[in-house]
Amino acid sequence: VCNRPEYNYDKYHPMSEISEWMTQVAKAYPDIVTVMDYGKTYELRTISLLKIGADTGAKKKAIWMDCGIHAREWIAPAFCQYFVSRILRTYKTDPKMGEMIRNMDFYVTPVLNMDGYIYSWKDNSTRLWRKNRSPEPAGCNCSGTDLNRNFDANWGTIGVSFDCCHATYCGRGAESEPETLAVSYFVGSRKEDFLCFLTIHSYGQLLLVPYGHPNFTAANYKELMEVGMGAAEAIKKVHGKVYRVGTSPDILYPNSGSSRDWARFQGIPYSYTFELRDDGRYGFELPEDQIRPTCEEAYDGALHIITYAHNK
Ligand code: ING
Ligand code: ZN
Repeated sequence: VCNRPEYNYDKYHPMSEISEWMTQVAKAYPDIVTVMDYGKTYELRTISLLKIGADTGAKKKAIWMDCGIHAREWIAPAFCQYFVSRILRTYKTDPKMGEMIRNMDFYVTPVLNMDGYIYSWKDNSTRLWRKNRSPEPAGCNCSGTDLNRNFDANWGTIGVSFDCCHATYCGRGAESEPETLAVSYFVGSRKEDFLCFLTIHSYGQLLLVPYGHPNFTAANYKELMEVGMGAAEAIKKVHGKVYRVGTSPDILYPNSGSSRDWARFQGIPYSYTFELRDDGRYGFELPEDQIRPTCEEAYDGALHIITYAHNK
């Protein structure tokens, strides 16, 4: 810890540095942070998360956050790292955060689609890769499945492609991909514990609530909207950015097989997709000088939802 240079949260980092960062964070905060491995990618990398929470001996509620399910959305892994660092910076001095990490465990996956993320760092021609790196199915000449169309939630019914060359190719079947399976095993096996499921994407400045399928309405839709609008207000207060709140069919277009819908179908009450900055000027290639303000505002938005869920 002594001579270790501070990690630079204002830069995008390659996978190797993010993995090293996870190890270092767990080492620096051994009493509240642990690294948990919970699956393998197609290319057999180990998928890990950071569990943050004070061990009180009591049964605890839990918060899920994943970043980097889509490879090119580099601001998302940057946000997960900022989110963790900010909790660790504040939990001793901010009584509310102290209370929350005694009552809840935060499970944060900085990069879910590790193979895709690494591929997006390869060169200019691969920078905008979205999917994972699973191989070409028989009779089709492109690789990769869209992990956010691969979950077991009305899989393959709307807003997906069955063409393996398409960006929203939903895979051979629900949960055909190892990265999808890793999340569904981990979260599914403790689903009663989870209050929130927050999955972080870019771009568009949106907070999406379940469901992506237009034929379904969440039982707590009104509450999800109210809490989401509270989060959008909190976001706006930080740097004035406007985030829209709604279901994806209401705001943009319908989809199926998303992790957000899957989590809500599992019974996790507060399930949201964050679409971080920007609104299209730079898109996935958000300049590094926007990492800090984007993370600052999204932190307050996420904390609004988490605090609501905790207090309820
Ligand atoms: N957007 C998400 C996607 O999986 C989404 C969420 C779905 C937005 C449908 C709008 C409509 O496509 C990104 N940016 O990945
Ligand atoms: Zn995305």
